[in-house]
Amino acid sequence: MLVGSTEFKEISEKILRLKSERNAVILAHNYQRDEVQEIADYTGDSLELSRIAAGTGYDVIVFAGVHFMAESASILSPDKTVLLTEAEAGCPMAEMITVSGPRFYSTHFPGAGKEFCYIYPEDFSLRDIKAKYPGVPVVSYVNTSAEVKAESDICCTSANVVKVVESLDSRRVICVPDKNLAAWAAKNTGKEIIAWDGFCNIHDRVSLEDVAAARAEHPDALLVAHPECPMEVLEKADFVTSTSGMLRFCRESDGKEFIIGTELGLMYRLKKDSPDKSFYPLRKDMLCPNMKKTTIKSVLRTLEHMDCVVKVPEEIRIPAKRALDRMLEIK
Ligand code: CIZ
Ligand code: SF4
Repeated sequence: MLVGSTEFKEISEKILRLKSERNAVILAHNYQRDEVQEIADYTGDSLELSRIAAGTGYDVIVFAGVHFMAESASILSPDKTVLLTEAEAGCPMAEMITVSGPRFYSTHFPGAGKEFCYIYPEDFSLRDIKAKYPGVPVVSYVNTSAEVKAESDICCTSANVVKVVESLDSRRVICVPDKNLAAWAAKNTGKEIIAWDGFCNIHDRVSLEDVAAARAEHPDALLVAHPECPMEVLEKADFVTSTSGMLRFCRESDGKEFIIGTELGLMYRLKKDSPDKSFYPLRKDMLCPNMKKTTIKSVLRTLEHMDCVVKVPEEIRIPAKRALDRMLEIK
């Protein structure tokens, strides 16, 4: 739906009315549709949004994102009602690792080109890999279920993975679930990384050919890539960071043109933040179908029906929060 259209304005008015009746705050992840970002009170990455919401006095958090993000909000705000705008919006990468059950799917990962980056395709679950490496600390990316976080020593984001891994008093570290983020940690720390073989198929599809084509088309642009992209792409990037890191980098950089290697939803905010700069997608098909499930109508429906409640049970929430808190202690 076109932002500013009559329909958009009508739905927005209903949302604003219901939002104040319910004392709700609307959070939209940086990958959400333009219309959803426009109606949100806050846009950002998953952790930044959950932290903002925890620090406010709202009773209800409407999270426009995917399931693990609403879980993070519930972990940090146990007394607030957390609603996910689309019940079926999950993150396939987060589902590639479970605590003890079968995985969503499995692929062979040859090792990210690093002899110290191993993968065991026969492993079934997080508990299997922990049993194989007793005492080795587990770092779980925020893109994991609350159960996986609860079984981890510490969490990380795509912005702080290197610092988190370096902070651990162990030569070997288990990194789940993203093989590309793990390879990035292996390259940038002195640690031996035991990686899981998960991946985001939106970022993992980017290739060196895409980099060459984008560079040829925009020779003066800086290439900014998300660490969920494959290592050979990251090696060619001018800067590697999370979505929030990209927003900051592009705002503060003297550069005027940027090739953006992440989900296309970020383009809206990049252009809004820096209207005098130009942004080009690294690939034109970097669209996450789960992120795009939410529309402005989903936000309205959520506020009307107060459906899709996400509540992490206390026995999982407390250890999961411990893993998140340990990460937040690292400056
Ligand atoms: O944690 C997030 O919000 C994700 C999935 C991406 C990012 O880099 O912000
Ligand atoms: Fe998951 Fe990738 Fe979609 Fe992010 S873009 S929610 S990592 S599938």
